Amino acid sequence: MHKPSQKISRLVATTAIAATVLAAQAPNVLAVTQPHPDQELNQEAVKKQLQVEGVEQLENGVKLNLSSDQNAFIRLFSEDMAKVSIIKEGEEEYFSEAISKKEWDTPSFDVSEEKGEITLTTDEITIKIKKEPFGVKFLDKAGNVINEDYMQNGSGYDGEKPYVYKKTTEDEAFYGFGEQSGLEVNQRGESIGMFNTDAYAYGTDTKYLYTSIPFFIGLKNEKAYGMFFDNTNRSYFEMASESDDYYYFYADDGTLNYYFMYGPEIEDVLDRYTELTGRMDKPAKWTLGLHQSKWEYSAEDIERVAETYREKEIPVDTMHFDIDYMDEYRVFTWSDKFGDEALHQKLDAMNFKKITINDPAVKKDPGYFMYDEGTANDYWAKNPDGSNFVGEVWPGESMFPDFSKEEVREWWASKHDILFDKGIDGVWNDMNEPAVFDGPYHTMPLDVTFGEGENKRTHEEYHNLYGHDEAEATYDAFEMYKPNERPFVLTRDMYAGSQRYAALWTGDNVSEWDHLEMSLPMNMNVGLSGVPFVGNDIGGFAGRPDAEMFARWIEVGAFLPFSRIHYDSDKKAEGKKQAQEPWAFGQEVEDISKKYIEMRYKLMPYLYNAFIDAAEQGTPVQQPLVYQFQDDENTYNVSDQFMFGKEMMLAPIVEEGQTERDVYLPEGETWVDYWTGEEFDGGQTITTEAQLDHLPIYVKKDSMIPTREVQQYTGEKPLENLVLDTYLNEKATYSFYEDDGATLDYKDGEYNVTDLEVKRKGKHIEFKKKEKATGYDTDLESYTLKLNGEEAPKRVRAAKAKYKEVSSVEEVKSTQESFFYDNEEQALYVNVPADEKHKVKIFFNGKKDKAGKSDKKK
Ligand code: MIG
Repeated sequence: MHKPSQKISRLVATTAIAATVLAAQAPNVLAVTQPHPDQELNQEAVKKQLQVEGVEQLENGVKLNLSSDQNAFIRLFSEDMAKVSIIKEGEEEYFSEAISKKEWDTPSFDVSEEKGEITLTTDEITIKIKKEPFGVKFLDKAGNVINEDYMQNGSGYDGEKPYVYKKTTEDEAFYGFGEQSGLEVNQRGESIGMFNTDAYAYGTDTKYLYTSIPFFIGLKNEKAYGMFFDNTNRSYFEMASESDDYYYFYADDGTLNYYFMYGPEIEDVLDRYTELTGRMDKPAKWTLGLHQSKWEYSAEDIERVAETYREKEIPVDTMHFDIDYMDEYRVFTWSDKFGDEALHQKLDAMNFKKITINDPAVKKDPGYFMYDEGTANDYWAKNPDGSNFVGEVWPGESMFPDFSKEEVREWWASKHDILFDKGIDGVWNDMNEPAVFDGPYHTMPLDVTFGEGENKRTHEEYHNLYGHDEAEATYDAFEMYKPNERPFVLTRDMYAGSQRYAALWTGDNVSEWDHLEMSLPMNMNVGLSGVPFVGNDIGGFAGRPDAEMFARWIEVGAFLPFSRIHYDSDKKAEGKKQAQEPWAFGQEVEDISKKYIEMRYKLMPYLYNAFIDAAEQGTPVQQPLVYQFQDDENTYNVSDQFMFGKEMMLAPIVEEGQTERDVYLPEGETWVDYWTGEEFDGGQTITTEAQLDHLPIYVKKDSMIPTREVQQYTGEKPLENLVLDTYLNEKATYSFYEDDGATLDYKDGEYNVTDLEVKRKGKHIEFKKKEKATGYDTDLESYTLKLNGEEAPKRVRAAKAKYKEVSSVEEVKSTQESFFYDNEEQALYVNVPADEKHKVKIFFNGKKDKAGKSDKKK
């Protein structure tokens, strides 16, 4: 059960700390301001209720004539998704840039009307529309109410402000809303605002962050639904913050339209939501490696840091180039030092990938090609009087490309050859709120305009889309210049649907413990908002961590979907010369960093497969426990543990000085301590010790985790031997996807899917595999089945072939049809050739039937 009172007191405490920290460490804090205070709804206005005066059946739903010259459209997009719009007479139904799928096959449905109620029924849901007053109720097949309007206020417009009130009960939990501050994953009780903001050194209670995703998931009675309020204006969500009986959401302007999608599983909701707004592409494998970055690395620093990684054999894939690589902050230029071919050749020779930052603002500088071309072609955002808007950012007075125009996006995309020709592999979009130093509220005035004619929009309406459209333009650059490569765009700002183009990092966090703690619920909610590829600056951006904090942070950071160490310039860190590379905190922390970074690289096949699920179904990579265990209410408020993919649960230490913590083990699984092999029943809280080098990890019993040898960078070595790290009770399965991890050839069928299964059959264990897709020319020669916690076998064979016993792990990995029993580890390794046609059977001495055995801790 969620207790808002606790949350409030905690927030008060952390706010005080954050304020001291900022004063002490970050003197250049930019004031985080909003154009105006939160606009509240007029309570009298929202009590006026709409009445249905006429009903008209549509091809995919109904149109209702409402009082006060408004119409409601309720359209069925699928059996389990409906769009509700209320629009003023003469206005059109609205779709923002978030929507990637507009054409849906209408599901079969019935419409009936009786006793003042109109009913729409599909195979999955029933929608009941009350006529007087107008109100909408969604029910499941069995007649359970999943979501309904709060009839005292209902929905409609307060002047220009569209609003919707919904009924709730105390036990309803809320997730999603994109990037949110705070230490709790469950957003019940929160007042949420959405207006993309450059929130340098934000705190645990900062309301407006960089990204706006007006989507959330409601969960009640173990049933989940999704709600997407597609409105790009500044919007507000009062999630039972005022009363336990209702929640409501509204915007400063724009139309009232929302999509309701029924689960009952959270997984189903996300699948449908990402069908509507799009999914991330299959990522290039290198993007899943470690990234290293700092604001104000010199060209020499970049080279030295890259070399040090290789010397110390700490795996890493990518170096980032922050704004200093440009010629006086002119976008799409190189300074002499950073543009030096020798630097690029060195990095390339060390097999580094390279990412450059890019800002939207173009220096107002006649003679500079970007300025000249943009001005000649009328590409800039405009003041209300039609003149070009000029604002200060890093290059000084600057122009802002109007990314709402397709020709501007194309032009922007076309400039990326300047980056790509130096071998740049990925592009990082910063400042795309857009941030304007001398803007009235750190962005442009709300009456600046974008687009022309029919497509003209004010900044007020367009603000939350600026980053989205810049990300699209950047993404298009890859299609233009690297047509068969998987794009990588990293962005600070998003709107719903931006996952189609970019990964997200959560901006300028702070080297403070509560930021480490906050990163978990923040990422989990981003993941539940359709954006699986998310990460936070490891070690914190603003300020500097101490050794302990960095160690704990890298333990989490090595398991972030997007894993990047990045930190603020020394100027801002006021005298603190502490660097933030893994070796900057002494040997102990270097060893800890290496251990966990190596683990990430070892888990690369598993991580890559988690991303394949993300690309195919919108599955988050870093999942809150509730995502997989929504039948266990004890998971609803767990904010400091997460599932890393399907099988592994992490319970990191996120508090200073702690060397033990409680861990909740969800019901319905047996959990294996990854380090000791000790087993625990689910449905209990245990206490575990965790010295500085120890990250508590639990693996599901009956799971199989594909791993490989550590590489210094992804792609260093072909994947010839896949190690299946298996925790077997009765049966473990894994559907293993493989492709080249770099190109779009998978779209032509160049991928493999192999179903792997290990099963206990009385006294023996059987391993089999089935090839589901075989379009990719794999390097895989063998699988090493690693069975944890088993006894020494008597023999291993496949049909008539007898597998031979060898004497080390190394030997078994390189010898086909072999096995090795590691006494100390109590693990059995079996090498199965990739082309093994038969079941592999492992026989034991037969003293003990292990099926059903249990030495679990209760
Ligand atoms: O006004 O490019 O969030 O990651 O290092 C600061 C310099 C601009 C903010 C980004 C940060 C980046 C920094 N940028």
